[in-house]
Amino acid sequence: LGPTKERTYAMIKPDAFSKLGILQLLVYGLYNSKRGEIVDIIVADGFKICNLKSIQLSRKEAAEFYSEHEGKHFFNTLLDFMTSGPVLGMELMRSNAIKRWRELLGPTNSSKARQEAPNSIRARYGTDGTQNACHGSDSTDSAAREIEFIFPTNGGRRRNTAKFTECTL
Ligand code: DGI
Repeated sequence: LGPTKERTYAMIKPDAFSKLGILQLLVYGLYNSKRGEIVDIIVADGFKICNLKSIQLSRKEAAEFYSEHEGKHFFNTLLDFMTSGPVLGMELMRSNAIKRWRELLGPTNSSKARQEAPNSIRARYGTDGTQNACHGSDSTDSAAREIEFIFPTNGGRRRNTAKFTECTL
């Protein structure tokens, strides 16, 4: 038996989703977009992408997703940002997925990440304390909750009904 696989929830936030204009798309292609590079990093690191969905979060959905931060000084800024454009939600699987994905992300604040972990995803693709390119679950409990929130199941079966407003890539 190989090492136990673990699941985590990853999300490319609106600042790194960067929808390309048709001209940019023709000139650079998807793989020169931030999100294309981030997906490449994920796959090159041995993660399996079990589920993937691009969605536009409503304010209510974003507030529920980040409910542990309700009442904090940055909560409204966080919701403004998370609803400013589409996000790419991914259920990832790998050995030590939760810890490894957070290692790849680096510190929460992208400015701090540039000082402490210059090769990390937040250092390379994020901007500041709010716009930090990606999310990653911080525990097995939050991974289970977040995966279920974005990719709901019904008696163990994936539900196909769209709960969120889905977007095209
Ligand atoms: O798990 P993380 O995303 O690394 O960090 P978290 O769960 O503590 O916070 C969730 C998000 O909320 C984080 O990605 C960015 C935002 N945030 C957290 N702390 C601050 C913050 N935003 C601002 N502006 N200031 C903060 O102190």
